[in-house]
Amino acid sequence: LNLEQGMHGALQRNEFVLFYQPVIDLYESRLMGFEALIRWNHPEFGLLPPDKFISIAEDTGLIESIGSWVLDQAAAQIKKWAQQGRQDLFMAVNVSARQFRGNYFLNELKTVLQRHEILPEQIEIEITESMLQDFHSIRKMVLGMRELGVSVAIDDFGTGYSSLALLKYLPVTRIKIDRSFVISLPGTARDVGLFSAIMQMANSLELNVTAEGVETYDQSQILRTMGYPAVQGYFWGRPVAAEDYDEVWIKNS
Ligand code: G
Ligand code: G
Ligand code: MN
Ligand code: NA
Repeated sequence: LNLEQGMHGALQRNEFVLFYQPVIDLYESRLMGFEALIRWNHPEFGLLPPDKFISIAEDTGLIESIGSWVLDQAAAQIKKWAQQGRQDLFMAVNVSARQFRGNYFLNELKTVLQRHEILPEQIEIEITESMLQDFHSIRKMVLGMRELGVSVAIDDFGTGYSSLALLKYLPVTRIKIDRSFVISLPGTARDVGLFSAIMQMANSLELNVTAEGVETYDQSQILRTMGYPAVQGYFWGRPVAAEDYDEVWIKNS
């Protein structure tokens, strides 16, 4: 596929769309928020997942304008749901390292919060361990986001080689356990031990935890037993367009 050419005008042509995957509190059986996940509705190739085009967007620099659109769109949507009575929901937004270049991101974030009149804690920015290459600028960004009152999550937690260094130096508010770990559950005593240990550490550090990629009832049950409240995954809901969420469901979930 040659995607690069078409990507230049894709924003103007309104070809990107955000899907939203629910995050569920297992204990309260309650909707906690959503993660926004971009798709590209390509005129020729159909609906493309992010792994098909995000790296191209990063290499070409287009991720900066796409990322701005994502943030604005996600904020507008969480505002809509707040207006339907759910000011308690959060919206998690993925960002790329390149969006942190220069000093625009924090201003942009502040502007978006003001424009849509949403509470800062309704936005959670997801960073990944791979962003650590530029450690000092990431740290500055995380401190800046926390100062704004915005939450910060480490995505794909456990897959990098520097997870613990991240936790030591970055004042993040949540870790998201990568689905490659969840997939082994219920699993062996070792698998369960790993999750229990992560939860103990998270509790000591006063970190929120989300388990990602929960695909079965059994996985949900064992996570619950191990003290994991927040889950995300196909068992609880696939990422879908905003229109696919019924207003009554949002209100009552
Ligand atoms: O939805 P899907 O599982 O295909 O997402 C794959 C990856 O794409 C995820 O790990 C996520 O971090 C990344 N991704 C999804 N949406 C966005 C986005 O809006 N911006 C960036 N930078 N990455 C995204
Ligand atoms: O890296 P990040 O966590 O942002 O990516 C989330 C990706 O995982 C999205 O592309 C989403 O579509 C996908 N995803 C979400 N839930 C599940 C799940 O239960 N199983 C699998 N295989 N993928 C999932
Ligand atoms: Mn993510
Ligand atoms: Na992840």
